[in-house]
Amino acid sequence: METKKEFFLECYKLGIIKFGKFTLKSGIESPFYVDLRPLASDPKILKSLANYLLDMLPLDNFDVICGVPYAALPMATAMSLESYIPLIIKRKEAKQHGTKKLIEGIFTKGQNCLLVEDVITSGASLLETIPEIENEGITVSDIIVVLDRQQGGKELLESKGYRVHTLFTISEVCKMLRAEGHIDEDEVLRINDFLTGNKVKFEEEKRLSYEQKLEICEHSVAQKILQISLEKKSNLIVSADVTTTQELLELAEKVGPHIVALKTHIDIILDFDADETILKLKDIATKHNFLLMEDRKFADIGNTQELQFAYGTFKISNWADLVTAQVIAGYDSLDCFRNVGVVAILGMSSKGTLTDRNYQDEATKIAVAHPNVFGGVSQRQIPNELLLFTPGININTSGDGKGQQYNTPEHAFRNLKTDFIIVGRGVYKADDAEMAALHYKIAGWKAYRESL
Ligand code: S5P
Repeated sequence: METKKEFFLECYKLGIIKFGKFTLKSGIESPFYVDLRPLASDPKILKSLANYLLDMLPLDNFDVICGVPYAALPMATAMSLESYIPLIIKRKEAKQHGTKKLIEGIFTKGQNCLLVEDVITSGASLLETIPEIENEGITVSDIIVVLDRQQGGKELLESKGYRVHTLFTISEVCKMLRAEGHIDEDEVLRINDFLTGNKVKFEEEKRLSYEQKLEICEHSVAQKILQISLEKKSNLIVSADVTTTQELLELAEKVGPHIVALKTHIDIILDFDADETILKLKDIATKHNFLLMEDRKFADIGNTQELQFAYGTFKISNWADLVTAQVIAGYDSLDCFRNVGVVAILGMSSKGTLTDRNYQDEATKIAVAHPNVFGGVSQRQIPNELLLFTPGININTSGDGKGQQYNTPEHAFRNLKTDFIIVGRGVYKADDAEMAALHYKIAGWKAYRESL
């Protein structure tokens, strides 16, 4: 037979313990998470486990064996098969119909039961289970536990007169995993802190500064926007969702000194004219040193996007420094965006958006991998190698009655570690758009500094 340590390492391979930051049911943050249910899916391991547990104490004392539902049910069953001690089953809830029994199987009053539990933490769930068995006239003298999380449960039960036998303790497990290089010293210290009742200090993931981002974001447009940001002490992008050329140019002129980019929806301009609209806009952009971001949200196959990007009325490829694109058509669909930076739409700000966690994870993988993409639009934190653009920013309101949901600049920088905030109506609908832009610029820069 293998050693207990070898056996544990076999069990560990099934993913029964994870290290990191986990919020327990109680709301407490724990540096590890235990789930022994996978053990039941490996028959060889389950059988060995049953024998290890049975070897821990003399068995002639027990008439029946019972597992605390659900994780310990297969364990108790395997122990019964290996030892021929008859199994009884404890229900989680009493049956609604018929006998309303809590304990199923064949037993008689006065018998002694060996109780099996997968993990003991505070002991609370065992203290609920035991009376339910004892109410049937069965005595419980001994409890066998696979893993003791060492949070007082064993001592509590022993103080009530039960004998508790544990196969592994979390400290012992940590020692074995440390010796094998599965966890580092910091994790061991965090776990020890946790076990001794100290509040565990998790290292807050630091956001990167714009200077640090300049080191890791290689795309030329990423470099440009970061440099403008540092020069102007601004992370503000104004969304110019106005519908005439005059309004667009006037807004650009007013907010230009305070922004890193002006975001357009060029197809909403009623009187679009390449010379009147674009040439003049480009002049203002040069004068005030900001980029043009066309929020086209391309969402088609590569060939169609290529046409939409370079042809038609707007000839976006002629003038935009950066464009937004969905990644829904897959990696190759983004190949057409040459000489421009792409900001991928990873998650949207509107109520009921279909960009759920799974979609965002898959979309982010494409965005990180594609050389044309240097940023993402999201309401979540995204990997450091992408610049994060966060729309849905407004200081004065929480929504627009059409599904838009707003947050503050402070939220975007503190919680999402964003790089750029996008403000539309908060600026262009303000009585004084220039003052509003200045206000958001100052608030955004302050929130950025505070998030460092
Ligand atoms: O998820 C998103 C993505 C974008 S690009 N939510 C958004 O609101 N946007 C755009 O940001 C939207 O198309 C609009 O142009 C701007 C937000 O405008 P506001 O007036 O609500 O600030």
